Amino acid sequence: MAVISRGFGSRRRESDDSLPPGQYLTKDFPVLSAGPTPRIDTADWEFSITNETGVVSRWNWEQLHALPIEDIDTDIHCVTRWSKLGTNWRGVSLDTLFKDVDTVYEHTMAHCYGGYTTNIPLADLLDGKAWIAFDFDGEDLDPEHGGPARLLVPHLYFWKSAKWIKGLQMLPQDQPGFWEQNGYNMYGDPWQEQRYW
Ligand SMILES: Nc1nc2c(c(=O)[nH]1)N[C@H]1C(S)=C(S)[C@@H](COP(=O)(O)O)O[C@H]1N2
Ligand SMILES: [Mo]
Repeated sequence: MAVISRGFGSRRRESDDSLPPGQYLTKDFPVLSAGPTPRIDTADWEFSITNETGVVSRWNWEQLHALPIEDIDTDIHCVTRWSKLGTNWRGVSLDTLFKDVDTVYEHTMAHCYGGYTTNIPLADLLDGKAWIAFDFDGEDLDPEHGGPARLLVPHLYFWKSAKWIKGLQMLPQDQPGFWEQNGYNMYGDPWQEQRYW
C-alpha cells in the first residue's frame, strides 16, 4: 500500500507544476456549448471591434488571413476541471487587431454567432495574451470547437475563449456575460481558482 501511494504521489507532483489547482489532465478535447452549434460560412463570416463612439473596425475572412498569422502553443483550463497541455493553434493576435482601434475604455464584451457573450478586460486581450484562432492541430477549427474562428484567451478559464466569435464591444465598466450572469466568476483566473462567485 505504501509503495502504491508513493508512486501515485510522485506522479501527481510531476503534473502539479503545470496544472492549476483542482484541475486534471485530459487527452480528449471535450465539447462544451451552451446551445446548438451555429454553422457560419467563411464567405459570410465577419469579426468587428466597436469602440465608445460607435466606430467599427471590421475584418472579413480574407482580410483576417492577410494579417500576420501566429502559431500558438498553449495550455487550456476548463472550469469543469479538465486541462489540456501543449495545444496547438493558429490565429491572429488581438494586438494586431487592436492596433488602429481608438478607445479609452478598459473593458470588453465578446459577442458570438448564436448569442453567447463573455466579458474580458482589454488588458487580458493585449500583450500577446489572446488571439482569433481558426486552426487547431494543423486543421481548420471544427464547428463544435468554435469554427470558423474563436477567441483564444488561454490564461483565463476556457469559458472566456468565446467560440464562433463575431465581435468585441468596448465597455466603460465591467459587465457580466452569459456564464457570469449565471454564477461564474467575473474574471476567471485558473491559478487563483476563480471559478464561481
Ligand atoms: N459561443 C460560445 N462560446 C463558448 C461556449 C459556448 O457555449 N458558446 N462555451 C464556453 C465554455 S464553458 C468552454 S469550457 C469552452 C469549451 O470549448 P470547447 O467546446 O472547444 O472545448 O468554450 C467556451 N466558449
Ligand atoms: Mo466551460
